[in-house]
Amino acid sequence: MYYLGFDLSTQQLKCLAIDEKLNIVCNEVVEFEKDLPHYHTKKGVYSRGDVVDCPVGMWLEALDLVLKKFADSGFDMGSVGAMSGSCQQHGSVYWKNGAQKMLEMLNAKDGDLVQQLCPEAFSRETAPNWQDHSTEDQCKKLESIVGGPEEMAQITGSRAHFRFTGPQIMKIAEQEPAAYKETESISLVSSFLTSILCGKIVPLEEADACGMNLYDIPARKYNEQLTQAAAPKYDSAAGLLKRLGGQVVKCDEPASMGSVSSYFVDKYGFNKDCEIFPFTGDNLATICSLPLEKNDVLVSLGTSTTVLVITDQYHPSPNYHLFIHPTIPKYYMGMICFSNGSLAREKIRDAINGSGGDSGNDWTRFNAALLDDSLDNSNELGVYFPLGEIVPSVKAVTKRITFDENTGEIIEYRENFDNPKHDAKNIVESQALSARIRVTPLLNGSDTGRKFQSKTEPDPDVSFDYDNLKLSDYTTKRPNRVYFVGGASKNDAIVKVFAEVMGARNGNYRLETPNSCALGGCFKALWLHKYASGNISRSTTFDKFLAENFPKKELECINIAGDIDEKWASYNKKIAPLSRLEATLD
Ligand code: XUL
Repeated sequence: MYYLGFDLSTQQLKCLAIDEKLNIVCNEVVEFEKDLPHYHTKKGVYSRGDVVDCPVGMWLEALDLVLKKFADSGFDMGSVGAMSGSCQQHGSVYWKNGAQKMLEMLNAKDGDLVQQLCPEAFSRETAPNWQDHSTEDQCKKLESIVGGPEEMAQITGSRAHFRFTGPQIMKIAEQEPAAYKETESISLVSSFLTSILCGKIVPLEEADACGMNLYDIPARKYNEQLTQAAAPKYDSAAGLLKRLGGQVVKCDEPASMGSVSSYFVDKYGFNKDCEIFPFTGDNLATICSLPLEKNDVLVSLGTSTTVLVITDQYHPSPNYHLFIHPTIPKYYMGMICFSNGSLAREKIRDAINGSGGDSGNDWTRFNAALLDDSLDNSNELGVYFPLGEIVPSVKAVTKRITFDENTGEIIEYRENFDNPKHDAKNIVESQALSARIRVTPLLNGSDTGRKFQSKTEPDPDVSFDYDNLKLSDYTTKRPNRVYFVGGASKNDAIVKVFAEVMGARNGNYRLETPNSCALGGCFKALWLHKYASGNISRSTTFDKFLAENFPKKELECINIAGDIDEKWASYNKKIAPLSRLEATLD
């Protein structure tokens, strides 16, 4: 039997199939700009100033196209046992009155999905995209209703964000009352795709619903104050809730959303019993693509740096996001997005390589500086933010200091260090230290590391963002394992320093992840199919199942030479100075 996983991202729709042994057996993709040029999207979206959205019809065409590619490849569609997947987060699809009926009536003989559903099934032709920036007013109103950003984060796991679905729905209800009034249901992109495959409108999936600023995570239901505020005057909280399908599909009550619609059975040869399990958001599916445990951290070293952490600590902050874990009960996924990543490192690399040379994109000198033990930067720190930073929330700035290693006090602000090689060490260290500091409140305590904290040593409070914790929190809590993904994870020197600063207790791993979101969907489909049908025991939870069955060859264990405990502890003395340095930023 096979299991399909979809990934509907901004620029493409991918579909993967795995077998029972979790091996990928088929892989097809539809690229929106290239394969569906008649929608005239740029990188999958329409941008008009602050407004960024995606044509829903394009997604429907992409679904037919990707399944056609699958069938044409000779893949045995009849042997697919279940499907699941992931989609770009926060986007919302507006189904028009009568859409449910139209979905039920879908018929392979009546043409493709787009012909049967567009435009009649939708009250808006487009769905807001996560890059949209047009909801500042709505965000302010929603935060003021609950008391501010900290209160909003406490309730919904995140402060109000432009891209989040609650502010987006609120804006549409305010600015397009006619469209809102004729809307029968509102889906997230994930529940939209689930609905199309099932041939009926299904409710939202709980983990992805945490990206709305409407869902009360501690209470595990929509927040009344927020739904009331997001609903237009001419409607009510109950009216909005009804459009959202009532309550969400809870992550700890795994259930099939139904079997595949007869449209797909007749058109592509699926078995009519093929089950559809709830799709989730793409970041949430990423953590389902790996055998991750509590306190594991995934660091994505791309243009920006994204850190995902598996936690049982509900410690929200306006600076990051918490979502309910899509597959492990009582767990959350923390997501911390730093805007400055590889771009900032590249600037330092270029300064080291010098102008006019032929070194171009060569990292040799940067890496040599990074690994040069004779280059002493033990009393130096720098923040390198060529772009405004999200965490901490500050404007673009570069600042260098030296500090007193005994007191942690700043000694002097420096225009430059002795030479740009120091910047190579300092930028990677400070990026990694910032990640380490921000994951700390989400990690469980442990005694590891206490040996580096003598009893007589002072334990001052240190402030970062909205947190005021004891220094000993930062010098005792450590991740279990750290997984590195993304472009710069191929750079051994950068990964080595990141790993030393983060200080994972049980190893560092690197992996290629071109398929992670779709793969997470495949794994979820496989596990849920067996779990829901009783083919595996109730005690075989998703994490246990993946830990036992994950193809280990996919993971490269990174060996860090030397004593990682000691290396990790050597960065403790940079924590208080970094807090002081960040306090000087606007
Ligand atoms: C997450 C976010 C993006 C999209 C990308 O909050 O906005 O990562 O999910 O598809």
